[in-house]
Amino acid sequence: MAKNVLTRQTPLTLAGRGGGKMCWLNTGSAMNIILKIFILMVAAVGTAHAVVLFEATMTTSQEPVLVGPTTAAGAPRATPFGTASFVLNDAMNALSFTATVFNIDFTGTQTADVNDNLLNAHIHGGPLTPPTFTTRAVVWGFFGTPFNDINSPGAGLSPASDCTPFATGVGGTCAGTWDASEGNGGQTLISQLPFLLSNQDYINFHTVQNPGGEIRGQIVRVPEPGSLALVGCALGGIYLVTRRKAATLSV
Ligand SMILES: [Ca+2]
Ligand SMILES: [Ca+2]
Repeated sequence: MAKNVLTRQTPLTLAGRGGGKMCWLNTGSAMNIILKIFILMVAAVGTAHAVVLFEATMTTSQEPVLVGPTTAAGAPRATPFGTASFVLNDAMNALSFTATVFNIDFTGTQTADVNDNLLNAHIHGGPLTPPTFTTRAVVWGFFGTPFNDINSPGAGLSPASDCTPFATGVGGTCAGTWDASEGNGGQTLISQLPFLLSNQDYINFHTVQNPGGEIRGQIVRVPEPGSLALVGCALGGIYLVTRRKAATLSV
């Protein structure tokens, strides 16, 4: 019994007026708390959804070759930009996405100038494409050509489209799902998974002025819910242990 007491408690000397004061830090209780935190962390991993989340921030600066952006007359026009979010489901056979883009003309009538008109929009992936080795092939298109969201309600539109223009302003939103067997150039979602999961794919919006791409964003993984739960548990555990130590020392 005495041995257990010695291993569970650690003596500390507190300096102060009137000499040192001995107290006991109950490290056994602290270890119990840490053990409970570890169990919570394991449970968090076990119950977390297995979906994989991605996001992309689209800018002109990520395009390897960019012209302008200017109007057809050569005057500067508003710099386009956008964001996109992606969810790869548990079975890893469907990638759903939403994107919001500003300052690209989704209808051809949002501005009078033609240079900002949306031409195509795709996900690019697979190995880097020579000779520049800065671009990748189109692996799934969701506006214009190629259009690979074959079960989309917008597949029959002209141009085929997963996108909706803003009611006011210049730009719009897009939403669709890349299903397992869909793809372009012999690629499918399944064949692209190694590239997607290693942050090698990107989303690209092409315009009349920049048919090679006007805004582009790397599709990168975001922390999974389980990871966020682990961080929360760890921070909570540190707080509890600190509070416990402070309470013990104040006795
Ligand atoms: Ca326009
Ligand atoms: Ca689809």
